[in-house]
Amino acid sequence: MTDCLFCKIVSRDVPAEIVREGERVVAFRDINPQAPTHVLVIPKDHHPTVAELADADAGLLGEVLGEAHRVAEDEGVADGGYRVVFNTGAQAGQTVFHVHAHILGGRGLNWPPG
Ligand code: IU
Repeated sequence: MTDCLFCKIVSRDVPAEIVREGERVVAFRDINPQAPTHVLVIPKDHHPTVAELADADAGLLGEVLGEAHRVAEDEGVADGGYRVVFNTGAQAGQTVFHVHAHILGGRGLNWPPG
């Protein structure tokens, strides 16, 4: 999708600090980190939300989740605990409509979230 920021990160038209890359997924550091570890995992294919990804390609959603855990291991937060968040829709705070998993860790995380 030509006007999608995260598609442009995938194509390297927009810079990002990429920490992992597979055939179908990319992980990069969030530009505005909310925790010591804050990485976004995205599919390379454009799907606006996790709901649409689940309907279109459940296997790819599984790859995103597997990559999320590998990021947590790489970042050293897997044992201490980390959070995987898909903000879905504007009311939940989604601002970029290319599905992304937030991987947050490295500090205590409150529940319920705001
Ligand atoms: P959200 O769930 O759609 O609100 O998350 C979008 C995230 O994308 C948010 O945490 C931003 O800081 C992040 N981000 C980024 O990492 N690089 C960018 O160029 C832009 C947003 I714009």
